[in-house]
Amino acid sequence: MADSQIYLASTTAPVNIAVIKYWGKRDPKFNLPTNSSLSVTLAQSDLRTHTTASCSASYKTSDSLLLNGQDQDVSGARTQACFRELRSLRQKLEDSDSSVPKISTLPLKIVSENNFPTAAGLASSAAGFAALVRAIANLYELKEDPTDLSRIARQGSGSACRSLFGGYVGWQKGEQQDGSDSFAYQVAPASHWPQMRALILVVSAAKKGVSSTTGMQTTVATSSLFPSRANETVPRRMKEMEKAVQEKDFETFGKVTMMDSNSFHATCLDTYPPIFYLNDVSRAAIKVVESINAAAGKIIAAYTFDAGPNAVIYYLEENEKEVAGLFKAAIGEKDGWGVERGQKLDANSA
Ligand code: 2P0
Repeated sequence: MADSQIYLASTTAPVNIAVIKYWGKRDPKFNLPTNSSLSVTLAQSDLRTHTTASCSASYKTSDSLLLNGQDQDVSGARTQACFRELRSLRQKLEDSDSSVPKISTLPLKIVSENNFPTAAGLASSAAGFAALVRAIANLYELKEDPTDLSRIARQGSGSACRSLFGGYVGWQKGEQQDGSDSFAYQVAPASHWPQMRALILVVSAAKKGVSSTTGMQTTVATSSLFPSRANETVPRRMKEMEKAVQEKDFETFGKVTMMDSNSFHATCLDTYPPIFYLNDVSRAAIKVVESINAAAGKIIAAYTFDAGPNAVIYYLEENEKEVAGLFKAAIGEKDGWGVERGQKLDANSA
């Protein structure tokens, strides 16, 4: 092997937006959640991370990660866990076949670009860690399937495990202490319900005030609403949501989506000190959705908010006019998903 040889692989991973939210860890070390969750994967052309992983004996530095042109710290336990697990799988390949190049110990250089605001409640860590894990898995020519890779990505960031699949994706919380049964699975491919659309309202592209990791640990420690959400509400809603997706029942999908977003933000408010992710524009978006549904006489639009003020509105293609019209949005169609920058949303319009 020439010392200067560079081994390289690229991939992209999509953003996923949960309709049943992950919030709470039962084990921070293995990044194990207190409840299962379910998400919808957005089209890659709209919101995604593109990542190139390379390794070479010629690299002078140790492992490095560049995100949107800025050097990131890779010494954290989560990134290290991903590197360690992927290297150990490569090492196994190298040990089992002497013709496999020995690259598992070479310094890694990871270069990532997001085409959306980082850490503004748009699931940037989800696409980021999913792309990082898949790019290194490709670089190492690993045979592991997306479920196996989702176990590794989960250790980088919980929601990342759901970005290893397209379409409708569940993350089962699992029961084992070592996290071996805490992985993602596909509930249905995007082609199962091709009429589904998502409108993204970027209310603010600013970095969020309270990180998800810190926020959810404080919620688990202090919220009295949290145990009933994790132990009763979410398990019931997971079943309702999977059935709604299987049956393409938008009314149930929409109702459960909105109620779960409200429940998650209620536990945030019930955290001490309280966590506020929604702002006045977010609340205006909720009112607009309510007025759309009231005018239609049924649920045709559903909002959901992650750890930030930006809204994601789910609706079906047939209702594009009603939903997009009421948001006064000029929707840019890309692969069937509309993306709207939210400054057109007037907080006083609802
Ligand atoms: C979700 N969120 O299910 C929920 C909804 C935010 C609100 O997953 O600590 O960045 O890295 O495992 O995955 C955000 O939490 O947390 C998140 P870590 P993550 O999408």
